Amino acid sequence: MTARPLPRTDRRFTLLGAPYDGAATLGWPGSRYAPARIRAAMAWILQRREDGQIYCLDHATLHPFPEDLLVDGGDVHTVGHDLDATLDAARAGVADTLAAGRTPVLLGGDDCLLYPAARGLAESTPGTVAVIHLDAHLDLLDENEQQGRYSHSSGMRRASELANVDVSASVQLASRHFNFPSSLAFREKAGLRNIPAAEIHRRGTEAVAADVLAHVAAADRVLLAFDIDCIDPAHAPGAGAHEPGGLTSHQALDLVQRLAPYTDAMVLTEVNPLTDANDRTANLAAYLVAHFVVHGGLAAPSHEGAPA
Ligand SMILES: [Mn+2]
Repeated sequence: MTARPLPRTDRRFTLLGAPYDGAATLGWPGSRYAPARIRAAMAWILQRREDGQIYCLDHATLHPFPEDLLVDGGDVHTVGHDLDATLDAARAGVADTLAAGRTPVLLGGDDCLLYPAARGLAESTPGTVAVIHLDAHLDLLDENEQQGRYSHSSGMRRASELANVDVSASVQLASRHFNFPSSLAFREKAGLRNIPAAEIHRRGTEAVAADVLAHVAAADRVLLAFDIDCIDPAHAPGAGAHEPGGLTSHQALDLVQRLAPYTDAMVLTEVNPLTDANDRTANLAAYLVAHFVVHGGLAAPSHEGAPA
């Protein structure tokens, strides 16, 4: 039997916005506008609740969706001129949500926010934390003069330095194209697994999700870190950078449905309303969050295609 973590059930979620793109030192800035646009798209999804339930057409299932399953905790106190203060506010937002017994969903903002999300979870956990990192990029840059140490290119590197983050139980998904040879050297030394987009296209999301869950089973807690640019720009044009060859929206939604029951926090970054087309990407982001909540929250009926 394939190893997998125990599903987290009977839990509630809190949405937190982090409208900050001051660490988007490459690519297009604009993700500071994402939380508002994703919330607007989310309102359309949530109006389909009826009598504490929602109907999932993908699996022909009814799922419990009481009022408090997902609450909006507002924005964390980002500070436009102060990256350190912003990172700390995001960390505290995640940690406070966990301390209140709820599961945080942090909406960036740029991908510098991966790090405080990982830190907030790691500091709330006596055991170890694995990161499932979906991203076109590796974000393993140590530091350089232009980007510093905490930019949107360093989130996974900084997270990997946290004392109880288990790098060898973590995995990066949907990467593609080219990166620094030093990033390969870091990955190999740290034992950080990588499943590129090409491999997901070849193997399919069902097999990859099972593989990922077996891999992260070594850790006590799991962060789902989702950079919207893991998805192909044809499906998600509102991103900080365009990297062709990415996941389809279907593949991304399917992965989130399968991984959600086994993850303890989500951070979703790099949605960029300034490069978006008719809110297509904000809408997709809202659906990713909705599926994370519906499939990862209250005990749901088992359904065909779900992780057994
Ligand atoms: Mn990226």
